[in-house]
Amino acid sequence: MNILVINGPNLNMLGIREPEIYGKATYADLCRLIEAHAAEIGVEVSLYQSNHEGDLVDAIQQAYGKADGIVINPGAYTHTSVAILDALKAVGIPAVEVHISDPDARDEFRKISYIRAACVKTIKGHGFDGYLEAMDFLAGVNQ
Ligand code: CA2
Repeated sequence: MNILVINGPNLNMLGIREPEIYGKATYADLCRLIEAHAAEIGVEVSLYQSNHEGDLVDAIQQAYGKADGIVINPGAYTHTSVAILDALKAVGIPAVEVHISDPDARDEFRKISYIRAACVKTIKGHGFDGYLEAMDFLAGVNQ
């Protein structure tokens, strides 16, 4: 099984600012954690991060025919991007939406997710573990 993990804008800044919300660990730490977990559960994983909406759309389109599942934290595009929603719908690959924090417990504008409608599951507020839970879900581990 091939899982593509996509992170959107500013997630490359993890560990650098706002540790009270996102923790002290860096994006490189997150990548290492995901790769180690993939090896543990026996799946292939690819990682992609971009600050650009169109690049995220391209990455989703390029996963067509290659990835069996997508784990996506679209960052702030969660709350704005019909283009990412449409791309996820277009490829039809099972996708899990992940948020490190719980956007529903924060600003009013974070309560709307455009992406959710194209996802089989949403995991929020579980920190980095949320990515691993999403991989387990897609791989059918513990189910
Ligand atoms: O909780 C999440 O994972 C979010 O997707 C993170 C986004 C935010 O816009 C969403 O509402 C919830 C923001 C990612 C920004 O990450 C930063 C990391 C370090 C310093 C500043 C921002």
